[in-house]
Amino acid sequence: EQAKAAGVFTPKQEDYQKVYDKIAQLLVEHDEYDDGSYGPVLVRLAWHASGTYDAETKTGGSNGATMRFPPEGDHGANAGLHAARDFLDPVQKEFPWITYSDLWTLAGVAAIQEMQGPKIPWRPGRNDRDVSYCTPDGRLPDASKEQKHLRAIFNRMGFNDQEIVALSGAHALGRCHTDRSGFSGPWTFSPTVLTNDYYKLLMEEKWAYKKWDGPKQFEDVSTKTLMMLPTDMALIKDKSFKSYVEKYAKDNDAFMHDFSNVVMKLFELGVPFQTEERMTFKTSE
Ligand code: DDH
Repeated sequence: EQAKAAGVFTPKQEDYQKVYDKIAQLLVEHDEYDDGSYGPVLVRLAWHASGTYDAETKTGGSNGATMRFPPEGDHGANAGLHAARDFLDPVQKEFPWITYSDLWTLAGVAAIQEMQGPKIPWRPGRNDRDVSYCTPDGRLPDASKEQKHLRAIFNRMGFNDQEIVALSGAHALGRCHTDRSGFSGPWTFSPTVLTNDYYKLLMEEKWAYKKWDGPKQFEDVSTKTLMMLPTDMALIKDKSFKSYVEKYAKDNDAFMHDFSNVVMKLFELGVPFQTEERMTFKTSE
């Protein structure tokens, strides 16, 4: 405690596990939110913090947590993510030694693992930075676009076709909100459990334009309750992307394995780590 007060506290794996456990506990306690979990929106926060990375200029990425500041927090792509940041505030208060940048990615890891996803090895080392490090608007993908845009955005971060498809499986989780992105509905029937259903549904369902006043999106013909964005549909229009969609639709273990690797890479983009060593958190129960 004294060391903490003096600001020389060096957290160990067991300390980060306590942060993980607190997030897991709050996820259970706040099951009134959305489809019953803050998990999906926590994953989206970690992704949007990380996905601003530009490999060429080495700017953006999860190091900095610059989404705390209005220019970046107000970017259209980040609409609604205050829900995730507010959810994590009590955690930051209880563990004031952790940076927001480390906390947001750790929360993404906790959310994925608690929603029955794979273990995501994680390491600390991100530092919060000031408003001058905010990234320009437009670094995150635009859902109304297609494969050319997907490659431009994700190649900029350093991801190839296989990694783009593996990352997109995160859309097994959560939903679109008309008051956030303008789009509407979930991608799968179990939006609080990570499965390869996103790929299965892409391959097996019939998708048609949704008839409505909102932005162009697709709905499943049989139940009209699920959705796909134009960027999601691009993954089965493009031959190269589609080969990986087919693979992950058939093989959940391959998806879980590749998802773990690619999310680990995403959450580490642009971070000047002092350690090579990663930790793996114990999942609750
Ligand atoms: Fe996504 N995503 N995402 N996404 N995403 C939305 C929701 C969620 C795109 C657009 C949207 C990834 C890739 C893409 C999650 C995780 C990830 C919404 C709806 C839009 C729009 C937001 C709202 O209305 O609340 C586009 C475009 C892409 C792309 O081009 C590839 C990736 C890589 C991830 C990831 O985590 C690795 C999650 C989770 C959600 C659900 C959020 C929620 O609140 O529920």
